Amino acid sequence: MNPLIITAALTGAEVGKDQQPALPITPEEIGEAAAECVAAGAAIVHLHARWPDGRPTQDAGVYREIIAAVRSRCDAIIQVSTGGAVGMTTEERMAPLALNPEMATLSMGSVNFGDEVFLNVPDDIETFAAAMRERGIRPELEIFDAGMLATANRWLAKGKLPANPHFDFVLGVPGGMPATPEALLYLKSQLPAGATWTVAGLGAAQLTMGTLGILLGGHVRVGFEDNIYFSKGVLASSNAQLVERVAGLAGTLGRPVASPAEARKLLHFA
Ligand code: KMH
Ligand code: ZN
Repeated sequence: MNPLIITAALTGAEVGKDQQPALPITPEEIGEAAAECVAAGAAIVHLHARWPDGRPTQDAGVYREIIAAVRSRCDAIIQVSTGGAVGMTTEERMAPLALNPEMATLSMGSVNFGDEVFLNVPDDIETFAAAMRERGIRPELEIFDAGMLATANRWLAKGKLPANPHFDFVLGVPGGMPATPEALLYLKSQLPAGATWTVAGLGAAQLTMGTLGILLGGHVRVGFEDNIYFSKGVLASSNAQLVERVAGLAGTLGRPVASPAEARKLLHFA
């Protein structure tokens, strides 16, 4: 089977240290967490930035420090968020693209996000996509609901997104598609030719969706952005603990784990 690419979503925008004391928020903490995750089998780090008091930010200066802290410690593929946090402006969300990371997320539509709305109007999605195209940044297409994959397929047919796209199915957001085998299989059935995909299950579904992702030949995202627990009622001790578990499962199920260099090849980096 093809090697498994593990993405570590280290921080996110929603979880606080009050909920997960091991949440990395400073550049040094994020750099350390990234290195531990790569040692445990991760190839990509999905990055969000925080101010020192924990509030989410898309400030390019903070991202610059985070990226330097990661790069000084490991060879992970750096994927910045353009989702940021609910309520941020398009301009704010664009800021880390100025740093020319290898990858960035590109959400393909709007979705209710708990009691809020994660807004991604088509014009803004085009603006993000154009900035990534101009800078040679590989997008990861974030799919929270089936209509977003339909949109991606329409845009691909019109040449508005790069060939051989990479998708991330984020399942279990209250307002988005549920984290069920049926939902995942449906999304997989709608993928365009040449696509690669990752699955990120929220909460307890991180483990179930991850296992399915391994078995179905996809790739897997784990980490505190999506889930802070190791098992019911037991907090994970670190992001790396969650990476280590999925890498172990892959080994048990016969899938080798991709290094960052192998992941760059599998994801068609130039
Ligand atoms: N924090 C969510 C509202 C992304 O990173 O691109 C959006 C998010 C998606 O986390
Ligand atoms: Zn994110």
